[in-house]
Amino acid sequence: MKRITALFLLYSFAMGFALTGTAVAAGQPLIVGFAQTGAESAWRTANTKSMKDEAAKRGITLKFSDGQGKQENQLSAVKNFIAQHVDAIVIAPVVETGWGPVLKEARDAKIPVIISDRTVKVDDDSLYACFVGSDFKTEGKLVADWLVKQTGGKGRILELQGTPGSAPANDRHSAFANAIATTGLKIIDSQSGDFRRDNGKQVMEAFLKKYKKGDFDIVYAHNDDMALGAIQAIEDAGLKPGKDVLVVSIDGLKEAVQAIVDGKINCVVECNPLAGPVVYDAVQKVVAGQPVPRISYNKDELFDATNAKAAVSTRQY
Ligand code: GZL
Repeated sequence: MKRITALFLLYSFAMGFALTGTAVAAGQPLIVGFAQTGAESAWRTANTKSMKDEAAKRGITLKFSDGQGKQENQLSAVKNFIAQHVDAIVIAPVVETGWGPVLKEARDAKIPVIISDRTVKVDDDSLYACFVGSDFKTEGKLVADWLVKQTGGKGRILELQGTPGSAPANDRHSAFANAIATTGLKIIDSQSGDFRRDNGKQVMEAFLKKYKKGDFDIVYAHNDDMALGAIQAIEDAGLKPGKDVLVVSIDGLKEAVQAIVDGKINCVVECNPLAGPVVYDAVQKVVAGQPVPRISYNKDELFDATNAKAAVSTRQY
């Protein structure tokens, strides 16, 4: 009898291995290590909640690490996940570069890596299985195209950039700049607010010391948190955001869409943070050895005075 039981156990383990392509024992919950960027914005809070809630819903054991905005924290978290022999690793990389060595360690350990939210720059595609997130270049271009239409292609822009070296900051700047290059829209100054609301307010306060009303026409913020901070500074300076100065932004927070309804923000392009379902779909396929698209982009909408009122009640973050 013992011999049959042993054989059965061996068989079910082998089947489990065969089905998932890795050593995920049959019937055992998937163990996923998630190296999150940090907690810098309302977008990030919604992203973390989505990743945790969806893991719980799917019975996935999630090992979560908050990188606190520092790549070294994320790198050590990934090394820990490798040492713990997790079944898969998800990274939301704070910056684009510096990921090659740790991704090589994961590959050598035969642990698949899914890049979520922000992209990485590596010279070897085999270092990660796929990217799941938003197309920041499209976001930057959509904002620019809206401004061209709204202003007839004329205006002086103050830019509040995201985290230096991050894919969203790099791409939202470059695509925006390219899209206005042949127009009369000009970026006259640019500072990083690190995607943080308090920094967005401080950067705008500094701009308002350097430029008076009539010296600039538009504020382009790489995310809603910085735009909402900037609005406070603009109002504190006695100006009307959305009227004396156009404010355009990216993310699609409920608070920002409401600010459009209130006439304080003029345009917001969505960047959906509710990534849990699409990320774990990719993880489960990769672990099972099934093919996944190299890049999966979310569908992102644009909100302005024409559609914000109808949309605000449905915003989920
Ligand atoms: C974009 C994400 C950015 C958001 C910010 O996918 O990485 O980081 O736009 C967040 O709000 O802080």
